Amino acid sequence: MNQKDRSAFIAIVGRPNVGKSSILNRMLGEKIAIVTNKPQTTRTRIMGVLTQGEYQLVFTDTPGMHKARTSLGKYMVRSVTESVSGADACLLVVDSNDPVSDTERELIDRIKTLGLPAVLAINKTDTLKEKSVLMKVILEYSKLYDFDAIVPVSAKSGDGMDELIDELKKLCSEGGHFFDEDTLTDQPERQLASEMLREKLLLSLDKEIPHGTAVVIERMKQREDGLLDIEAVIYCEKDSHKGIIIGKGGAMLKKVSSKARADMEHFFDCKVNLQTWVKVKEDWRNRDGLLRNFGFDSSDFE
Ligand SMILES: Nc1nc2c(ncn2[C@@H]2O[C@H](COP(=O)(O)OP(=O)(O)OP(=O)(O)O)[C@@H](O)[C@H]2O)c(=O)[nH]1
Ligand SMILES: [Mg+2]
Repeated sequence: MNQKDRSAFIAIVGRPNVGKSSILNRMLGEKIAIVTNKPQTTRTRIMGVLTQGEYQLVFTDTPGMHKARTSLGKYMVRSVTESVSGADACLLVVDSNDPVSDTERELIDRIKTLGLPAVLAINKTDTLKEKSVLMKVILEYSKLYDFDAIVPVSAKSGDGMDELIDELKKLCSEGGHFFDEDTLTDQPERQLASEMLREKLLLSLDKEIPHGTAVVIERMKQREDGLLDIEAVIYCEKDSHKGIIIGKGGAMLKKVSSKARADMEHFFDCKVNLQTWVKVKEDWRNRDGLLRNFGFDSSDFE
């Protein structure tokens, strides 16, 4: 290891749905975090590593900061605060269309208290009708904190992303890299697969149902001829939800599974045989034992 190599641990924080995971995927050039138009898509910390020459940026994507109502929600919020405390710097992501909210103020207070360097990414600039709005947002945020940089970006078009990466590299310090240069994420393959299926559920289902689903991969094994068998169980909270997830004659489950299978085949670069089942576990979002079984492995749920 070269001690002169530089690195930084960077927590990506912000309100739900502002595009944190989209920005991470864009920076990495690979989709490692699922993205949907529903708030609270990301449920747990996800590490993503970007190595470019002497620089290594170790990101943690976090769940959107929100007022938690369930044990799962509290776990999600705690994973944000823990990520921030463990980081060298923060990347605060905001939506260029939105005024500063209490959530951003709260996050900035935390960053201030810890004395962390921070970069602000003002995302979704592709959706701005009036460019003058951007100046207003920049001004508002620069009054709240002495950000190391404020970068308008669009995760959708890629605008501003190189500049953002350059600004983040400035936060790196010497001491060597922490991961091999080909490391992309710390997520095990089973988690990646379960997230791919959960993304399709979130995208296809409405109202409260998607937030009440969890996916567990029960089996994942590659055959000698390369075919990857994946068995997944989708947990939901009510019998009525189970009916909706399965759909008429199994149509919904078939649609969701085949979309997830396509993503899995792309990511794992092999043919996938995906089998899915739907089971009911009432109120699992408030049952700590179940949360642990579903992979939310915090030692301390409230
Ligand atoms: N137009 C536009 N849409 C974007 C951009 N970045 C993200 N989105 C969309 O915004 C929605 C939310 O994106 P995510 O990346 O899931 O947001 P997030 O902040 O990770 O959300 P949570 O995980 O729920 O906290 C998705 O529909 C994205 O496609 C952007 O630059 N422009
Ligand atoms: Mg996310």
